[in-house]
Amino acid sequence: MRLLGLVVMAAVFLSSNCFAQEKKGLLIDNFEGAITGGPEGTVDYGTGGDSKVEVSAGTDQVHSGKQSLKIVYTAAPGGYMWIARGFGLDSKNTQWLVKTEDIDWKKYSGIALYMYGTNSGTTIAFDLKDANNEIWRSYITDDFTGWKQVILPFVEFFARNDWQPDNADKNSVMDFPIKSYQFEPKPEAQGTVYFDDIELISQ
Ligand SMILES: [Ca+2]
Ligand SMILES: [Ca+2]
Repeated sequence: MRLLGLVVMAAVFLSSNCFAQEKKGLLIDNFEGAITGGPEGTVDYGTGGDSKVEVSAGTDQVHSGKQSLKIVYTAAPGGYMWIARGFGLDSKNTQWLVKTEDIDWKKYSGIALYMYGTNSGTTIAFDLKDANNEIWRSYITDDFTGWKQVILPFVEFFARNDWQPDNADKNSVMDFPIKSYQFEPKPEAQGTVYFDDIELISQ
């Protein structure tokens, strides 16, 4: 009986260890399929001031499949831009691969993405919109060349104090489920950047 107990304990220990090693990311975006803007678009993007952006399917630099998200930007002084995917956006077909309400958010501690850098020095803001429309920000610096996985733990995001949507509940708590993410190359900068394979990760 005692031996059986030990065997059971060993089995539980081994299987829990095994699970610990199998933590895998949940892929939420890989940019296969149409990449379009406008009211029926699959990407919600636009600019203000003198900034300009072109968004297309990147076929010249790809991390997975046949496409990445290609962003050609001119971030002018005083201008701004956004390139967003997710739920509740103005463009109608921007949904991720998984519905946000089907995600068990408490299993994840951050977001990971692949970026194709050109060592331009550009700072790219990466924002998350929480369940109550509060916008949380983290920064990525384009200080490398080629594909690299960038890891952004949720705890390193801060609630934006430069701007929030009118309908945001500014409670300084990251409320789940997250509704959308967006990229914003910050002024003053000009260049091309590609993103691919956006995953939720647990660490
Ligand atoms: Ca891809
Ligand atoms: Ca909040």
